[in-house]
Amino acid sequence: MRIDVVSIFPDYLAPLDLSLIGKARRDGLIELQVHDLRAFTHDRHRTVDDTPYGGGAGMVMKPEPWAEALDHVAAQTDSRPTLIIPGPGGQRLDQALARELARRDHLVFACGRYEGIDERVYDYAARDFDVRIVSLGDYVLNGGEVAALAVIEAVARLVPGVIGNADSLVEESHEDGLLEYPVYTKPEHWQGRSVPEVLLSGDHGRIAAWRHEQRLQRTAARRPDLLPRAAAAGAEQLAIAV
Ligand code: 6GU
Repeated sequence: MRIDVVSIFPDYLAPLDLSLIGKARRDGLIELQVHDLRAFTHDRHRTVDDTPYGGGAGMVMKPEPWAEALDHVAAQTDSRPTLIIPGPGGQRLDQALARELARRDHLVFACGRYEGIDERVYDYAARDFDVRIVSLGDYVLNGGEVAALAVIEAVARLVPGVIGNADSLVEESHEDGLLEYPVYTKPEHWQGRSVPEVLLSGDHGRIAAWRHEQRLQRTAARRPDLLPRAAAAGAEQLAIAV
């Protein structure tokens, strides 16, 4: 998978050199390039923003540097990449969206700052990109960089080979709509707290039943909003099995 990120703070994306994503890059599974938006300005001050027409608070990102940056990225590919513009008004990121994005072979992130990017850029970008606006949730961040990091991490780990043990992708929160069961490791007794007896029993059937029950209880207690979808997913699994 190829990923390009355009930002006025390229250093914000430095963590993508670390851990599993860093390794996937070194292994050639993910080809990731970060571009400094200011490289596509031509004035002495490398200006990327200006005051909003119509008045109001804050600054708006100018269209010209964005157009040049997007042209630069588009010129390096024959495909039609997905352009993700992070913003609080976008589609909420969830596991289904992460799975959908993981099937694309080229993602481009346009990280806005200030009050946002001149609206005409969205229309301009649609010539060369499938444009998607993606939000992390109902709260406000200062810019798209943290959101780009979150989307990239959620997507990249679904790219085949990025996670060594593919089993860990299956038994995960949100994959079937239920939260994960609690996990324990050694020591068996710690600070007056013991590991549940069933996990030491060696009875795989009992363990599986206990874990499933824990997942249901946890989801009901912490994220009851997930239960209808989990029930639908469970019914579909049953239908496939029979
Ligand atoms: Cl994707 N961007 C910004 N600026 N704020 C957000 C967000 C994104 N998601 C939630 N809040």
